[in-house]
Amino acid sequence: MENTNSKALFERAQKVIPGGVNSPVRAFNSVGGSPVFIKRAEGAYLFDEDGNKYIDFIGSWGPMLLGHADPDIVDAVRETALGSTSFGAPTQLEVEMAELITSSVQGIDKIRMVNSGTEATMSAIRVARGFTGKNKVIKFKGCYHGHGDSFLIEAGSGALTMGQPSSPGVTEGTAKDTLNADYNDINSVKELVEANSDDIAAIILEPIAGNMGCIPPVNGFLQDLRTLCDKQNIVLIFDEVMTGFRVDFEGAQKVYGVTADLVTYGKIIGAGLPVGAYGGKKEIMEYVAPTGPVYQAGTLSGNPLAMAAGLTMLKKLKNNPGVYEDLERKSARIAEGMTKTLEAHGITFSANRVGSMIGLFYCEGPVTSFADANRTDKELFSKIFHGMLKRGVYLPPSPFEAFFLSNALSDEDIEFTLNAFEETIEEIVG
Ligand code: KE4
Repeated sequence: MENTNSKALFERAQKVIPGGVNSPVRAFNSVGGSPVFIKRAEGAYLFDEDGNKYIDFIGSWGPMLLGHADPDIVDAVRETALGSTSFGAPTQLEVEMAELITSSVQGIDKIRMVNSGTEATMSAIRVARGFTGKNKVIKFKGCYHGHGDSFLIEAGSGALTMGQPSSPGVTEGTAKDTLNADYNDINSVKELVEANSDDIAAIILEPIAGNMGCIPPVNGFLQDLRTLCDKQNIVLIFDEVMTGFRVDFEGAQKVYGVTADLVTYGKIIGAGLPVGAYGGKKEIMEYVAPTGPVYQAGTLSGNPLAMAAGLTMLKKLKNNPGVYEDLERKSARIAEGMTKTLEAHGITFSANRVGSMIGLFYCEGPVTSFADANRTDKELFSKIFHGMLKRGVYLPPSPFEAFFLSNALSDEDIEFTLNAFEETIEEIVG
């Protein structure tokens, strides 16, 4: 595949943007090589600056559940933009968005729009601390909740990909209030609660981990956390920035039948425009300014273009629940085809999947924790990544990310992908 223009752009970009990218995981550092620069996308396909076409398995890291340039979403944004792009005043669109989510998702009485998943999780732990009067937060090794200081301690996603799960620049003062437990290990949580019982404000987790590859909660884990939080007056926060409206219209809460006290969103609710949100129990959310003392604000929060895009997305999903069945069928086909090829070539691997979130680990399974995920054969991952890229399939460029399937994938796209995978594995192992 020709990549002259992407390479030239990357040269230019590195002169004026740190690492040439506006988000580290895009830089291909963990898989090597030079990132492709995307010119446009449509449906299930990306088109780069050299005219190469790829089947897209990232979907902008989650938002593009219905595929790129969905006509209804594009029209909504275009229409709204004709009436200006931002007012800094309340709008009907924000009311409709909040009404749609609070009327659809269990346990969300009130919700606040922000501009990213990071803002959503930062705000959620702030209000949990304000509401409980306690300071410490328990997160889980390998989970990623954005780049807020409190979270960049043994974080997943790009932090892990870059080998900096605990980032310089986060002060001791902040770090001491973040405790790290092991995902799927309720005893590791209980030990931390025991040792800090009167000072834990919140437990935050991805109810299905997607930032150390895809790792589902083991049976009873989420319920055990719910029980522990009820007993210890700890706010349980589900970070559904990735899983929200992806694994089910009502998210992981519905899939696992556990209701959190606060839920954070991003990605899909903005349909590719910058949106995040946090919401939950009335008595907690009313601590948020201006009704309560916990301050949180944003010039572009509830931006009309983002609301128009997000609302169109959510209405399409709500009115076409068949999307989730389609996604389930397509995702199962992909996972089944890839695992068949790996088995046929005697490659050691473990596969996790929840709906359209897929994690392939090149190591012995089961993979239920960060320590397990970290055993994956990163070199093999990189070879497979590039083997697929040159065959026109764009997988997430990191072993610590999940695949995000879109419903724009056709059965032909899926067969093309499985053939490319077969050829790639054949080429690597012979
Ligand atoms: P943003 O601030 O990037 O919108 O959201 C942060 C965030 C919070 N919570 C979860 C569960 C997330 O997955 C994320 C962001 N996800 C990564 C991809 N795994 C973003 C990709 C990137 O950093 O470029």
